[in-house]
Amino acid sequence: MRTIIASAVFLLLVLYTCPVFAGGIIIGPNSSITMNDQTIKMNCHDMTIKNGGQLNLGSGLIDRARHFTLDSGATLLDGTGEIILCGTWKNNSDFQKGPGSTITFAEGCNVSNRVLGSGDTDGDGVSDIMETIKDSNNDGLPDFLDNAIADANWAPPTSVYLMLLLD
Ligand SMILES: [Ca+2]
Ligand SMILES: [Ca+2]
Repeated sequence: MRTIIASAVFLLLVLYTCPVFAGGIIIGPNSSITMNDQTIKMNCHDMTIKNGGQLNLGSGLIDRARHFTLDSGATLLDGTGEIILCGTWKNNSDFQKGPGSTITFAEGCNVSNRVLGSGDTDGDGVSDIMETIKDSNNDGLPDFLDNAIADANWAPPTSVYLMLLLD
């Protein structure tokens, strides 16, 4: 336990100094990182928040992570912060994105942009893995972040059946 606390304190001290290179970050159980307005340059490394771990993004920036993962039981307080990732957004937690934060994808890291996870980042009742990264209404916001398109794309089977009957 002492090691975990010491590691967390050290990481916090590093984060408070200046934008830093990070060689991959795992926030474990009972650990948390508070970013305030700091930037973490991930340089294509992964960030994972485990069950019981917490990231308080504040107005900070997670810059060019490869894969960003929220395990079941993880906590992300998104505030007005920004996450830029090149690979996979995987939300298996209860996290729902607030209106002030930004999640965007970039090219690079030799990976393609993907969305996985049983979580519901836009809070429209449809899981991220079902909505995926496609942008059905071409408004620039991928479906998993766009709660405006859930009804159109994921009508209950009964409604679909009635539509077929009426067609
Ligand atoms: Ca959703
Ligand atoms: Ca959209």
